[in-house]
Amino acid sequence: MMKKFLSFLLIAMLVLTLAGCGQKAPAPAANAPKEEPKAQTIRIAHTLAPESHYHKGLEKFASILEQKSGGKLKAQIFHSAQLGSERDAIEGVSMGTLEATLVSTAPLANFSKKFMVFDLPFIIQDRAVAFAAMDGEMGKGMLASLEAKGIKGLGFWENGFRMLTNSKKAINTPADIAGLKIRLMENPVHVETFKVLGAQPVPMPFGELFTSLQQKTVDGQENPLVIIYTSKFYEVQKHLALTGHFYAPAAFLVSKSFYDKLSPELQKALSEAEQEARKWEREYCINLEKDLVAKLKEKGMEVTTPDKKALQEATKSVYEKFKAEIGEDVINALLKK
Ligand code: EAX
Repeated sequence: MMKKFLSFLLIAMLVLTLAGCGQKAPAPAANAPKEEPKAQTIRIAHTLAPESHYHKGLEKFASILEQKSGGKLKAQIFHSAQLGSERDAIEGVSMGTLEATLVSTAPLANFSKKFMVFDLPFIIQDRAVAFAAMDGEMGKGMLASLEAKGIKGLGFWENGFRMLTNSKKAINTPADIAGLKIRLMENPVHVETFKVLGAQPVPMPFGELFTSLQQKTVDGQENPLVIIYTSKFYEVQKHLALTGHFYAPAAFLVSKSFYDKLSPELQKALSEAEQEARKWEREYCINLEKDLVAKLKEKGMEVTTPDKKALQEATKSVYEKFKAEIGEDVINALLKK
């Protein structure tokens, strides 16, 4: 009897305590800090996986930005082409319907021809040369050319040297590439390069690539090792050729209409955060790449190292074709470095 009474008492106390809590629920607003600083959100779209160098770099950017802006600017990152293709993202930033994106420079060639110089096969053989050009006058001129399209280009991030993979055969010579259906970025110089090699170029957004490789709509694709690995292309591609045929950096783009509305202090916070994160991302990407040939072999890929000189020779006519459009002076400036 006593026991029953005690448990009744316990339950009653519990119910009263809970009810009390329930009643208190609406109250905290009164004790809450009066005004949260109003934060603006920058949505940043990219096409790569959450494990990628783009994503890690953007996460770094988000935390630096929040700190530098005193919480007034927040970045929200959308990975894996959730907001569409790179072309969609560039268009969104250009029209002001998206605040920012990190994209390969290759599809930017459709918005400003100045970017095409990077797309020439083997024009960049050394990263240090590329970084100096991108951070210097040449890069500044390229980014400035986007302003007329409503885009504020903040800087160039790393993506790396592109390597060729396919599901059909080992690539040792330029002739081995002939006949293969290769997915490429939407870029005229890239398409011409693979045409010259006798391949069948298939320009396609990155978001559709994995499925196309899996369903064998295309035989192969080309991307830096960091993407081949973090996008798990080794699951659907047997052969990896260490060609390094293109060097395609990434560009960090912000909508000009968004940027122009920010106070000078916030514009400064944004630029500084981009600069710090860019440095971080470049190092992260280079480090990530280091043991990837071994890791991709472990995943079952068969790796070849074709002769670069032979590939360079086989694609020489691409320079002739685009010389006038890109400008011989720009090409020579980059080659001489
Ligand atoms: O910018 O489309 C591609 O192959 C790019 O390397 C990728 O979207 C990262």
